[in-house]
Amino acid sequence: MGIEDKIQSVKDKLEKTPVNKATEKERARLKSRIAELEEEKQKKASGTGDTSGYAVEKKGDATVALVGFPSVGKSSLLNKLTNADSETGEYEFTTLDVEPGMLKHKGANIQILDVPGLIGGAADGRGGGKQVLSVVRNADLILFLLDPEEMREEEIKQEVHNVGIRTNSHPPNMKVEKKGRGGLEVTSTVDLDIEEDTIEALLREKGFVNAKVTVREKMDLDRFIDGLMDNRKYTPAVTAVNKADMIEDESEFEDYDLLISAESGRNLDDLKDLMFERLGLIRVYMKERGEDADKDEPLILEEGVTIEEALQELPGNMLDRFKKAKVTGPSSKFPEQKVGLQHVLMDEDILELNLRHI
Ligand SMILES: Nc1nc2c(ncn2[C@@H]2O[C@H](COP(=O)(O)OP(=O)(O)OP(=O)(O)O)[C@@H](O)[C@H]2O)c(=O)[nH]1
Ligand SMILES: [Mg+2]
Repeated sequence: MGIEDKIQSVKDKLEKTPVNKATEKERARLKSRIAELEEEKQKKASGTGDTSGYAVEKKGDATVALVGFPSVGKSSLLNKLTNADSETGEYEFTTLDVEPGMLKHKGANIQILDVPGLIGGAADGRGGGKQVLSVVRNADLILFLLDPEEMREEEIKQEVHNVGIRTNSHPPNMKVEKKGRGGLEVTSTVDLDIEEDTIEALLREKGFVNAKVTVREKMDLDRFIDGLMDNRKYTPAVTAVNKADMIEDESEFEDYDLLISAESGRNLDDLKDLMFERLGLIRVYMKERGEDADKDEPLILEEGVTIEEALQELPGNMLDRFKKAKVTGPSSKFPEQKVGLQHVLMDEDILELNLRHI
């Protein structure tokens, strides 16, 4: 039996198993089995798959993967947002290779990769989807693009989910520590919906004999299994509906992040802002003593960085030369606040460094 058939047969079993307390353990076992088979399948596919033409070098401050079925307007959008000149067409599969483009927004260089139209079963390696999805796995943000006439939202998101990518969520707050002895010990700081029995069964299924598990967040079975798997990737995402110019009743699309039009340019500025925000990028303007801040070429950093981390990224041994810093902006209590290396920077801060000369 091929791996695909194996997965299907476990899925069939899972479907036939009713959902109640008595069957929870069995359902957990089946779900974990599916997760393992999916992982095995991916490993096999990536070992043998031809990845030529898809090895795209990451460039710029961040990378966005444009994901959508054929003809949703990915190439049109890429051309509009970046310097790229990708072929567009009314027929499907116009684009066959990954096409990169660079978007400059708020001083950041954001690489956008238009990946060829995904088709059903892309995660299984059909239609070159396998390689496409490995590009997607490496992206810092996924931009899902949907066609209002044929949304297929669930389907495209399932493809991405199947390769172990979890969008707009963070890794489950749990810890599994292997022990030398003592069996399985499960501690939880919250009320769990999952029975302790089930957790223990899952751990044994994954090969843990002696381990201490601490769960610090209320989570369901699927998320708990994610926490036990090694290959999960947590990526922010934006979901945009394109071809807004063809939509008659816009109220039907209120649940999506944005309605855009690659053709007319509608809401593309909002789209750029939203990508910048979800990527967690911030701008920091450097300032020399007695001069104005340089607002044209901000330092592009990640949300939550300290001055120390920012200096590590800069050339010229700045960290060794650091004496003190003054910050004016969202992160400061008042203008020109003197701060130390552990100060956390925020978007649009103005930073003046006082460095030792060496
Ligand atoms: N009305 C309208 N049509 C659009 C818009 N954006 C793209 N299109 C049209 O949709 C068709 C497909 O666009 P492409 O950009 O080639 O789509 P794609 O997603 O790159 O398609 P593949 O490369 O085949 O995966 C073309 O005929 C475009 O002109 C839009 O905002 N409004
Ligand atoms: Mg295209």
